[in-house]
Amino acid sequence: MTTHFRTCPLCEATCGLEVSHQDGQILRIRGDRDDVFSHGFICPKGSTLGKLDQDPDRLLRPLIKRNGRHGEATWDEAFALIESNITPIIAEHGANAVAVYLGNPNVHSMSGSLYTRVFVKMLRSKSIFSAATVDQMPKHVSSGYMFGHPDLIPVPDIDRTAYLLMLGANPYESNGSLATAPDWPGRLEAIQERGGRVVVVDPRRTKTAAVSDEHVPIRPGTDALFLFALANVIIEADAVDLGELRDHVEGLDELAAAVVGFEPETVEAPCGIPATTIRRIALELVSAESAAVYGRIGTHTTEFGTMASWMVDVLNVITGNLDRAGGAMFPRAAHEQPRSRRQFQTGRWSTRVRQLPEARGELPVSALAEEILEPGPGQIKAMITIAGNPILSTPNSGRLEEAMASLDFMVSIDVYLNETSRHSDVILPGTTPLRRPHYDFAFYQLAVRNIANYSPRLFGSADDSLDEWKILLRLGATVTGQGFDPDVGVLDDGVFGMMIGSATADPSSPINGRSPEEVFAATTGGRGPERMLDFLIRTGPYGDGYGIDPNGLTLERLKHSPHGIDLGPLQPRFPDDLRTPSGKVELAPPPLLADVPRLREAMERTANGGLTLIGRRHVRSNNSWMHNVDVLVKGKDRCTLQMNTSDAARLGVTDGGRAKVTSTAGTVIASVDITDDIMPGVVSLPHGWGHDLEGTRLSVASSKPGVNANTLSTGDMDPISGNAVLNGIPVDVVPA
Ligand SMILES: Nc1nc2c(c(=O)[nH]1)N[C@H]1C(S)=C(S)[C@@H](COP(=O)(O)OP(=O)(O)OC[C@H]3O[C@@H](n4cnc5c(=O)[nH]c(N)nc54)[C@H](O)[C@@H]3O)O[C@H]1N2
Ligand SMILES: Nc1nc2c(c(=O)[nH]1)N[C@H]1C(S)=C(S)[C@@H](COP(=O)(O)OP(=O)(O)OC[C@H]3O[C@@H](n4cnc5c(=O)[nH]c(N)nc54)[C@H](O)[C@@H]3O)O[C@H]1N2
Ligand code: SF4
Ligand SMILES: [Mo]
Repeated sequence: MTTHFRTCPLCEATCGLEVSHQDGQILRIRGDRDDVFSHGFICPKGSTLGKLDQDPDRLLRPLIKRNGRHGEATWDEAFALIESNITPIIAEHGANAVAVYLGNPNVHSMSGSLYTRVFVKMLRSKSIFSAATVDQMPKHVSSGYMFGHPDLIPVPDIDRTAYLLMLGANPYESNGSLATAPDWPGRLEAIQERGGRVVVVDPRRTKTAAVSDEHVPIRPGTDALFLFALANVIIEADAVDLGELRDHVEGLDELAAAVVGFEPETVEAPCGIPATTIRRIALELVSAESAAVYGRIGTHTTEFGTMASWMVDVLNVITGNLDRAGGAMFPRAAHEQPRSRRQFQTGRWSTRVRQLPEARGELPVSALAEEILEPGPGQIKAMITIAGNPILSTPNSGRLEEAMASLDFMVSIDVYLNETSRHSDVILPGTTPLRRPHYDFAFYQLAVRNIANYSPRLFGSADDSLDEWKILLRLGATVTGQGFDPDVGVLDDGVFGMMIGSATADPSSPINGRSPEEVFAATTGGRGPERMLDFLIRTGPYGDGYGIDPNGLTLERLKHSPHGIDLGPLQPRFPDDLRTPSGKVELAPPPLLADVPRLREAMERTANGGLTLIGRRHVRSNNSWMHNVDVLVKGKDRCTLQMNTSDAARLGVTDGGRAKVTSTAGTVIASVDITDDIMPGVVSLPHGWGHDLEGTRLSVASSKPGVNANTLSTGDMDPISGNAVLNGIPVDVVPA
């Protein structure tokens, strides 16, 4: 029996795993007690990596659809078919006629993090969509405007804070998001043990809310109003304290003008939170020794996601808590590269049908269906999905079904034949986590401590699967007329050479002016993502700079640290690392101010007394794709409609009975779970279910299908970021 240590790639928590294996079989997976970050913490999903790898439904060879049925094919056949279908579409309609959807697992793999952008560059299409616009795009946009870079995202310093105000997040189930911390539950309890306070704002009394010091129920979609009111109280009370940032903040007067009218007494009705509570929380924030305001999915996936995201960080700034210990801080990842100073902007191009602006190089996925269905110049004719399942995970699934079925050609890189990939003419099988090296590019930029941890692959590709970076380079060459069987190694050398070239030419890089050939030759890791990792680490903030600091980090050093390297608690980074043109924190960016009137109008909208739908997560789920692992789905049905007793009584719906839920987009019938954990007027249905569609190969998931909550989401969005509205959807519920 051999023991192998690796980081779990399934969610954002980056737990260390101890994997015992023998003769290619996984015997046991448990938490790695020596991991420098997770200290043995693990959730039920982490121990299933072996089951995922051995799942008989997992795709090992490419599939081609012939006469409506998928059958196995060779890689050459698959790529040749892609070439003969996609290249004519590009020749006739241009690259924008080929859309790409990048799903969430890309940010959980090295190939997805490094090579999807290479592929997108090769393709040169502007029709790029991703899970970011059903998730965190509001945070990128508000960060871009306030701090100058969409990836300068502050995380709550939960290990040191004295007061955590958390909105729209349920880390007891999700294990945290945009704030990487293995064992959120333990870290939250530690806040309380050291005398601090945790306040949770959520329409549902979640596990997180239940253990907090105070649960504040809020009407879905009204976080922005609540947060504006907190800012209003602090500003009106003359209690603004910018702390160490006092000389580095711009726009306080404009901000003060913008929050006028959002008094607690005005927002209490729409938010459903007493004005006295709002005033008290504002004063608690101001007077806490340190405090962090943190908002997640529930605040972002709403009509005013960017307004709320903005105000979260405004509150961190005006209470003196941004960029200081115990407040909201900026991680410094080992692979971080210099960021240029420039004006962030959105809308450099827009969608064709609704003229919706691009943000961070992508278009809102809520607009994908119409961009495929609406005829005319610029219509999307072909689609490539990479580790995504938009049929279950993105809005208005009914319309998207129709759209995907109408495409001229579709390709998926995926590990399953599922609800989305069944539409594809060609499916290219990705690899499972144990068969690839790992380093969390995305999440060490969002971690509550500075951490670096590298995991080697455990198993090689025992089957026919190709590493995904190779698939992506080969696909890039195939669709751009370079032939379907390029020399992937040569392509990779070219890509890597360009990466080095831009660093040696960049005055802010530690290897500025060095010989690219010398750097190329000195980099370890072989071809593919590990070589890039070595390069990024060595040119990063703790790196050896290719000889500048002989004690600095290299891939080699990471390889000798199987439990990770702790680079210490977060440190203040401003003003040096601010990237706005002014060099200051912009509290009142004009594009955000311009949206305030819309928020004001919404406040005047009277609630019609109807029901609104929100989502929820369960620790044994992972969006739409882990329901084929039996141990994660066994037990009672989790895809239920939660409803308050008073609503159920009024509507004549019974516990365990069935209810028909209708929005303007569609209808589902779900079984009802009556609970007073959810506030009156609100119902909740988890997403990622609905595994009963024809043509999939998901034997476990299809036996417990549940219903697709995104049949009900409408395609409405937050207009600034393009982020979908997934919480706060008006619905009708009747007994079924
Ligand atoms: N109503 C509602 N909808 C939501 C949400 C919500 O809260 N409410 N949450 C949203 C959020 S935050 C997100 S991030 C999205 C996620 O949405 P997506 O990213 O589109 O979808 P997932 O459900 O994560 O599906 C991941 C896909 O990748 C495949 N896959 C898994 N591992 C690999 C791999 O290693 N390689 C490859 N090539 N494929 C792999 C799986 O088989 C699956 O098809 O869902 C969003 N949808
Ligand atoms: N087990 C598990 N873990 C996961 C995932 C998973 O699917 N399953 N998905 C991963 C992904 S991709 C992401 S992005 C993260 C998300 O991680 P979190 O952001 O923690 O997401 P949720 O657990 O959905 O918690 C969102 C909370 O917002 C509440 N809410 C809904 N509407 C509103 C509102 O209008 N205002 C407020 N204040 N609250 C509201 C909901 O009741 C819910 O409790 O989780 C990740 N981790
Ligand atoms: S919490 Fe996330 S990272 Fe940790 S074991 Fe569970 S799925 Fe893996
Ligand atoms: Mo997400």
